[in-house]
Amino acid sequence: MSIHAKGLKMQPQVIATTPFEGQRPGTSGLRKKVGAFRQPHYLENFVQAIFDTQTDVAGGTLVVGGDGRYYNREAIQTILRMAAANGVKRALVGRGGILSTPAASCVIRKYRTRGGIILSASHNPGGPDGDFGIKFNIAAGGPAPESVTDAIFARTQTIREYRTLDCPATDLDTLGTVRIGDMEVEIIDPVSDYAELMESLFDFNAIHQLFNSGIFRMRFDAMHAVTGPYAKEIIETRLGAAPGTVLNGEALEDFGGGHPDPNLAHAKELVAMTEGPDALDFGAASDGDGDRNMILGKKCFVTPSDSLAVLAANAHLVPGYRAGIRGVARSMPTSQAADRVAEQLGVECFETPTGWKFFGNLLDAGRITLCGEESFGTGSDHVREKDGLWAVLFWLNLLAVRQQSVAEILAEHWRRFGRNFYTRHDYEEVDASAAEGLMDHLRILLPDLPGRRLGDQTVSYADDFAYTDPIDGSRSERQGIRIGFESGARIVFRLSGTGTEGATLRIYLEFFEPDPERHQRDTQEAMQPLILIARELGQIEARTGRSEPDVVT
Ligand code: VG1
Ligand code: CO
Repeated sequence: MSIHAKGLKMQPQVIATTPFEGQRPGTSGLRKKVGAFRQPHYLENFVQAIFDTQTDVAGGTLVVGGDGRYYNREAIQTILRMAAANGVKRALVGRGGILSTPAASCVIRKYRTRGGIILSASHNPGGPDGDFGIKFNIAAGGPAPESVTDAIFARTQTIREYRTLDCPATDLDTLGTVRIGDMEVEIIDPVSDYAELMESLFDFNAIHQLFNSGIFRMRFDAMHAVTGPYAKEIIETRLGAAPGTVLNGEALEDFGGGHPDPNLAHAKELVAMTEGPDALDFGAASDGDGDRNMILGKKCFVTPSDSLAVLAANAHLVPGYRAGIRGVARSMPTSQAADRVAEQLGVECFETPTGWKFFGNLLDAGRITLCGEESFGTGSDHVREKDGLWAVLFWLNLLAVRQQSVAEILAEHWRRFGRNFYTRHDYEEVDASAAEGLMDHLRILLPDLPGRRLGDQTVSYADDFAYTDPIDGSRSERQGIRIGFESGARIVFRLSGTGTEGATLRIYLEFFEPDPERHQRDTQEAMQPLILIARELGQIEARTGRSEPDVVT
């Protein structure tokens, strides 16, 4: 029975509060330790700042869901009470409080809602001592642009009160509609809308046949995170892969104590299964909130930058993209492999700052169809978030159509376009002022670098990347230091905007190799000269006390 029917007419309560420091959203929403979010009024202040600045959300429908990490359920109860008190008419909530980030984007768009609140700290660890996060997505389905996050942040600095209802917790586990005050809450199946969208884009019959061929073995590692239920439904149930194809498919509040980041360092088990005499033909993984992907073939790792380029070059083989692609975009630190494909296809290619929010306008304007980031993110105009399972299905569709292995597809791609060798080195939890000092030091060097010889390379340009959005003209500055060489090689230095402890320094390295004879070289070995240039130029060891990176991908 609904609360309303019980006759408990609830009056909104206005609670006095004071601002918290540091509620500025980073690369993808506000991310902090769970302990920070649990402080009285902390989450409430941020949520009220959303309602105060995004005034059209009241009176409409709001999507709410998260990656199921620790504190997800509590946060959803808080948000639902506040949404009702702030005049939201209807909330769509994934059962159990679950919605992967791409599924949330799908639901926001499909039901023409006013936006959504997504609870996730993505690839960051969870649990009582782990991380939590919250972000607002706009009606187009994508992460709020900087103008919106700036407004929300400004509001958090002046906030004095928030509105909520005093009412019992909503049952999140039963499908159907209930009421909180004047707001309808509809608990929806978190998987079905998304699964239907995937079926509309990919050739499920062809993938099913590949699974049934008896010569193809794969595993998908859900890393005990949100994609478990999605992958089981799509890969095992709808596509008929053998039960057990999805590994770690049980979504856990602390991701089983792991780091739900699908890369060579954190998905070691899966990587090992694609090596050795009994190697799988295909391995894939996704992150905490389901928007990242890692693609592995037999004894073969596809860098996310290459993945974007391969998908772009082969998109016409997949039903959803049969008509071809309109353009591609990649984040600045992503390798230039996709640029070469765009050039051959004769379509536009854009270079944006890091973070999916910068792709939104290009997608909305129909200027691009595919986009991607080096950080294991790939996506298209089907939603407005990067999409882990989508990328996996795209690859499976290609394997089914081309009847080749991942390694063969990659080798052929490199023969046709040349290879952009690529690696990223992360130095994590570095002292924040040391990291800032390192970036400042590089900024000072920039004007003198062009023309200078570093190792066996000559600098052709050096700048702090700034971006003017081609659609709305908005400007984003200080987006990472780029050093380009005459050979086409690049080094990029950036500080992470998603970490919650100290600073994380990311160094992105790339060089172009046209010669197929040299395409099979070991990446780290091939990149050694550039790595040395980067370390020396950034005075990494002297400034951070680290002689080696923590994570190499
Ligand atoms: C990282 C990645 C970036 C990605 C962001 C969110 O940001 O580098 O490419 O968009 O995470 O991804 P940063 O600022 O730490 O480098 V997710 O899957 O955490 O929402
Ligand atoms: Co993510």
